[in-house]
Amino acid sequence: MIPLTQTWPAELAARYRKKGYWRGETFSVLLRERAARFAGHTAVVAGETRWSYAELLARAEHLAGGFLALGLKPGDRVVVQLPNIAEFLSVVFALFRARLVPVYALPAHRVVEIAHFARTAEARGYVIASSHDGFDYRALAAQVQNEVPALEHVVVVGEGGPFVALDALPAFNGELPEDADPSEVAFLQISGGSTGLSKLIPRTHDDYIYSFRASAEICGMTPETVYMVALPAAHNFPMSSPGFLGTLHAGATVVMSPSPSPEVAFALIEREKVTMVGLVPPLALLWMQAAPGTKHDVSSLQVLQVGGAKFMPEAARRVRPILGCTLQQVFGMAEGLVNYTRLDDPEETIVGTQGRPISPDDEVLILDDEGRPVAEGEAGNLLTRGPYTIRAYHNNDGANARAFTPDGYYRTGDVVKRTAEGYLVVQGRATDHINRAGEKISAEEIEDHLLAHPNVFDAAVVSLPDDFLGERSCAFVIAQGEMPKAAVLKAWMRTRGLADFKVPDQVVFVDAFETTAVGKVSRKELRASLRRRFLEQAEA
Ligand code: OOB
Repeated sequence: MIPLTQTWPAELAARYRKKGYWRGETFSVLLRERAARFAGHTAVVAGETRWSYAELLARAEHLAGGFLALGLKPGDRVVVQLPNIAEFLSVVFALFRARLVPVYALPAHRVVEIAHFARTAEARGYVIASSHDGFDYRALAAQVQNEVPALEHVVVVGEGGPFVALDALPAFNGELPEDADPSEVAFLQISGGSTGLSKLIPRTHDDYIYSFRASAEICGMTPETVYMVALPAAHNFPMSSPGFLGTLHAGATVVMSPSPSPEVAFALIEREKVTMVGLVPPLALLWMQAAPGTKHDVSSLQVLQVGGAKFMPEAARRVRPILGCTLQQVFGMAEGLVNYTRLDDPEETIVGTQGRPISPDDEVLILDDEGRPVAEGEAGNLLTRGPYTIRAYHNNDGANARAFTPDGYYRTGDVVKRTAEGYLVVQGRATDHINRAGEKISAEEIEDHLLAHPNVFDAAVVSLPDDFLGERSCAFVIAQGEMPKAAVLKAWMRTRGLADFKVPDQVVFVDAFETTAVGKVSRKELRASLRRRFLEQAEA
């Protein structure tokens, strides 16, 4: 098995410890300490389930033994694909306790993605819910196991079917392992996949705990905070910015919402007196549309965080008047760096910027395409390094060479400006992925799928501006042989077993792609010119 590592240069690691960012805490110690301090306080609410801190700890420790009794060994990686249910928390803390390494997948992922994660992480376990939103994950697990036989153990929350149910894990009569070293990799997060397939992001106890502890402070979390997970819990944003982990760090209460729709979420806000929630921009728009007519009392809401994609100032400005709460913009990435507007910032900063970094030791560079710093206030490429930004992806030399500079800066691919006060304003990006309502889609990955169709000669996938989604995906396709119908091509994409959000929103057939006199133009230029011509025509 390829070892999991994430290391910072020794001088920097020493500095991060000296400054108190890395405190040698681990996930298991964290939960144990919170359970000691807040034993009877509610840790998590999901549907009719309500667990205190003491109960969450007891469940996590019990399940930790069950996973080991099943045959998983400390160090093994376990793909976790769960919806927003209480067991999300008991399972991941159980894995931490058993020194197993969660690999976080989204409920929307299908066989293509899960098999890729399982293979790349060399996973031996896979935790799913029996079904969710009308989809049977046990059938998916069977498909994945077929492709990746090393994925031996499937554990199901609910009816196990052919697999073992979480409630029926074998009894354990050994000793749970010693606690982890805080500089060890605690879990693998999934990259947005700006080029090709998603990469695995190894995060350590030290670096990740710092990021959500500091986030919880910035967001003023106290044990009285009630934080709702409305986005899929596996996303970095609702997990750690400050997310459910920051909430537990603060000894506060996590409310799992099974859906981010206003109907479901507003009822829960009323019932649980939710004070804080994080959304992507399209959902924030939906909530603002629904709020004036709702029969639910959502006045407990104090902070609405919006992030994952650019929230336009016109929309941002309406949050306080309509929802009666403070907006906080969050510009972050699973690789590390997270920026927040501060709760007491002037309205213009909250509305017009994407915030400033968590840490005084987040180093931010804004460079032109030749790698020179841009003038103050000019737009340029954002690079960053710091106490919770990774230095390398797992086992991917090619991606690492592209994404990191020799002195350890991560090239975010985002184009930003910095204000005199140090706040970042996102202008766009240099890479060719599509940011569809906060879900990042690699153009290259989708083009590869399209090219597998017998009637597709060539394909280029681009983002188009979309009033609701922010961006939608559009595939320009040159057909060969019989011209397929757009709807048929889309339906065929679905059968390939990839997440639904990756199926192009729009398919446009073209006769040819432009080539220069000397030959082919780069894919990047090609995508840009297809997008430009399409938008010009749409305008005319
Ligand atoms: C979050 O994480 P990822 O890894 O899904 O995506 C990161 C990318 C950024 O590089 C940027 O391109 C975009 O998403 N992004 C934003 C943004 N927040 C993220 N673009 C414009 N404005 C924003 N506010 O999306 C993520 C991780 C932690 C917290 C929040 C979001």
